[in-house]
Amino acid sequence: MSQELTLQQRLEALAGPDPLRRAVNEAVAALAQASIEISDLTCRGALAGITGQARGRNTDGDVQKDLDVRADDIIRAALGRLPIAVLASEEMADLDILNANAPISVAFDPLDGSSNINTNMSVGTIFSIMPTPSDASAAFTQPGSAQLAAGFVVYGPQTSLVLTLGQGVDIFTLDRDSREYKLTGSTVQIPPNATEFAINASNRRHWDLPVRAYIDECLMGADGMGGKDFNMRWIGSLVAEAFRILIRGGIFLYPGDARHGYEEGRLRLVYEAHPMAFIIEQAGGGATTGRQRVLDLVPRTLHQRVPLIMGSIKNVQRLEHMHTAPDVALETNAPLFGHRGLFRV
Ligand code: AFP
Repeated sequence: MSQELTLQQRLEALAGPDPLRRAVNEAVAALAQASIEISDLTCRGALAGITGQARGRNTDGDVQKDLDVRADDIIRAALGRLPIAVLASEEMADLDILNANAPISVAFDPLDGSSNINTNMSVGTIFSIMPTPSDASAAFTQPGSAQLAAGFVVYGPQTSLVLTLGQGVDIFTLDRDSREYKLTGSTVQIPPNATEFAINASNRRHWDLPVRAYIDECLMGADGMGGKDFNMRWIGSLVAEAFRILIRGGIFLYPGDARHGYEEGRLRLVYEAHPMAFIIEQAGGGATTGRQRVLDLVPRTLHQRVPLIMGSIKNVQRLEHMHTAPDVALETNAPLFGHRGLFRV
């Protein structure tokens, strides 16, 4: 019989008597329960009618898959029973104001990585919990540093819940026999230095100079300024990349680029970058746009995109240096700036 603490026991231990903390814990417990239902669907795939078929587009034009919609419904049903002021979802155009006087508000991406569903790759759910301001409609125009809690679930070989309540990062693994999350990692810390980067390298020609300089430095490996060889990963699922970084370090980059519509990258500030940044910083890592700390950013609109670079703190700091140092191109001898000359068409 395993002795690991359950999520419920861990939440009880961390909450104490504070009513706001208890409201946060109730929401986390409801999200966890919803994620178990979503996990039951993802692990059955086509047998549960999950085909990855497009069901239309959400309000921001992203293709909506069948499980995106079902996951959104499951989460809304789970949270709808609680005293929550505002719900915000990637799948819905506007805020859902339920009970403006309730103490907390929840934003979520019900199914991140959904383009992977029918290829049997890991997908996930991401959530962010904010205190409700006096004007509830402003719940998600607060800086990321105002978050009370953030988490994500990876529906992969294991179903894992990653959670921060602002007191470090815990990892829980779903025990399928008892259908409970059990604590399998506490006070997780990201290795400060890493030799693994994650970026969609097919977009290289669209990147800004600092990003190209950083990645080319990684590609130069031990022959370049970085002085060490790198490995590369790109899963196309933010939750899977984030989980790997929490376990073994690394740097993830989804920068803005020259493609139309990608000037601010692809990821959403409110329900992807803010929660991820909270978790990564709580685990000793860094999360930046390249020029600004993500948790300092105040959203202008609900579905606003933002460049997101996160992971091992030394690697993130190197990338930030390349965004702010003058003549960065001259600092590296990467292929772009080395023997092939400064500009390569
Ligand atoms: P989907 O949810 O549309 O699959 O997008 C997933 C995602 O937002 C994020 O999880 C990935 O890191 C990123 O997009 C992959 O983007 P590219 O397909 O442009 O590489």
